[in-house]
Amino acid sequence: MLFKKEIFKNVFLPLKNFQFRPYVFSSYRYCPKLKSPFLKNKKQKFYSTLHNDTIYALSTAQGKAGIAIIRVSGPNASQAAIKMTSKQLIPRKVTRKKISHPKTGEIIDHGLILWFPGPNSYTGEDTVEFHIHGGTSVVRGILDALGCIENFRHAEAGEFTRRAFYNDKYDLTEIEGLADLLNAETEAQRRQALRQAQGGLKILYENWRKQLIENTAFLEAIIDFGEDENIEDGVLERVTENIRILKSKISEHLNDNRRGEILRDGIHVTILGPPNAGKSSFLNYLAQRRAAIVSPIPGTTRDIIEISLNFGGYPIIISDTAGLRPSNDVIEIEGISRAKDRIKTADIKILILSSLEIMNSIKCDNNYFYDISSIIRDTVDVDTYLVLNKCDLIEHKPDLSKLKEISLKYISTNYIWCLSCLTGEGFDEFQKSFINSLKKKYDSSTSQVALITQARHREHLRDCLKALENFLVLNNIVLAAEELRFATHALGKITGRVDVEEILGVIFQQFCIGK
Ligand SMILES: Nc1nc2c(ncn2[C@@H]2O[C@H](COP(=O)(O)OP(=O)(O)OP(=O)(O)O)[C@@H](O)[C@H]2O)c(=O)[nH]1
Ligand SMILES: [Mg+2]
Repeated sequence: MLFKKEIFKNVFLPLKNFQFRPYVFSSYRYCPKLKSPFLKNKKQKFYSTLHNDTIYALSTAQGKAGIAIIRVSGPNASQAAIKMTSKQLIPRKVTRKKISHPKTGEIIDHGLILWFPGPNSYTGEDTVEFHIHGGTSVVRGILDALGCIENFRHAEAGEFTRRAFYNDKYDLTEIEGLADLLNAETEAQRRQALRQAQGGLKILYENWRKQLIENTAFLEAIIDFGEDENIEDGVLERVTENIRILKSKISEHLNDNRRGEILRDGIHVTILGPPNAGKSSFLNYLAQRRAAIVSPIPGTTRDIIEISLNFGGYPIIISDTAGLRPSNDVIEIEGISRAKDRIKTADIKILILSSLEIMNSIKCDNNYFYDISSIIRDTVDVDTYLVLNKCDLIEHKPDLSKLKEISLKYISTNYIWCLSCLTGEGFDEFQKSFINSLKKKYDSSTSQVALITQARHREHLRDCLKALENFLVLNNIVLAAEELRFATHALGKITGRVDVEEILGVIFQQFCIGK
């Protein structure tokens, strides 16, 4: 056992001075063109100082508008303000100015100018924003004027954000969150994207990564100094326990039923059931338009009819499918096969049955649930939403609860509603509880930690988890340390802490020019 001083020398000093082996990875970011690490010196770190160009672009949408914003970023951004306006600019203060052409001196517009000296700007570089009148000719005039300044060029798609990434303003998960925020179509998507853009995932993964680095450093200390010689008792056990805890946290995080990804891409809801139950009528009622053909002839729907809806703030992609029944008709068989495929990939299944048919079968002493296709019985589960449609045709309303009771004997589900697609009866209740169930299942704001939103995150987390599992079964401490390094590297790939050049293009493509 060591005294405290020696523990400090032998365990914490190596930890402080710990460096990853260069062949595994470097903790520096790499500049894509020069392929050399950025220097630690803050002034020299900027992406633009290595590239020496200043970029500009219209950051608001193209076309006529009340105002337009043109953003300029780079080492010479201040030149835009100096050459095109007259007065001295005050950082982060709005000033109203005449904006003129740097070569001809002609006044192009009167507008508001904002000056953000780096690193306190979106990109981390010196940035100027021109808030001008949103006319096509005004915008074109200012862009042409900027193009006349030396070392100024038009920005590429996502280039402002790319610079922000290189200047450590955001990590990759935050940038993905920003892209999702730009693409968010519903409130739930916006909430999730905002949480990620504000560092929800970054904080989580950076914290895990830090823990891994610390534990690897302890192992390095044991490797360098020998377990029994100089190191405090129980260090290896403590590291093992830490990794075990981390491993269970990561598996719990992975075990999220893909909620974040589903919400980001849209929740796939599939309507299924026997022919003529009112599946297409149900789709049309939700869509508030005649999206699918409705007719009293069983077997009307063959192809999948898919529509996107914003359902109480949740993005839904809802599909109407062919009625499921045994058939000899070649086209109907194909329709049923497509329906079965769609049911398999659904996030939520809604089974539509006709209350009238259940009622009639009770009256005739038949069992409706034995008569419906076995395909239906095989596909439904406790998570299937059961809708008993055509309740307007049940004259004696107390019978509806009886129908629900009987249905639940044969189809065990947690969700059941009686409604009518013809009169709209029961739809308010259905919509309210359907939205509630979506909130419970998919709303990331109800989850304590931010959710995984991209397949890319999941892939690297799985790699990380595998390495931790390997660590826990290895007896060789050198190999075990290598597994921890691999796990750290996998987490670094999610946040962009390691060389991830190949995925940057894919991420920044999601941005428009000017972002
Ligand atoms: N009275 C009443 N009739 C309904 C209701 N919903 C649907 N119908 C009628 O039931 C018939 C079948 O409706 P569809 O929506 O085409 O049924 P489907 O399940 O899509 O049928 P297939 O595409 O053949 O599988 C039509 O005549 C509808 O008008 C309802 O709530 N009440
Ligand atoms: Mg139909």
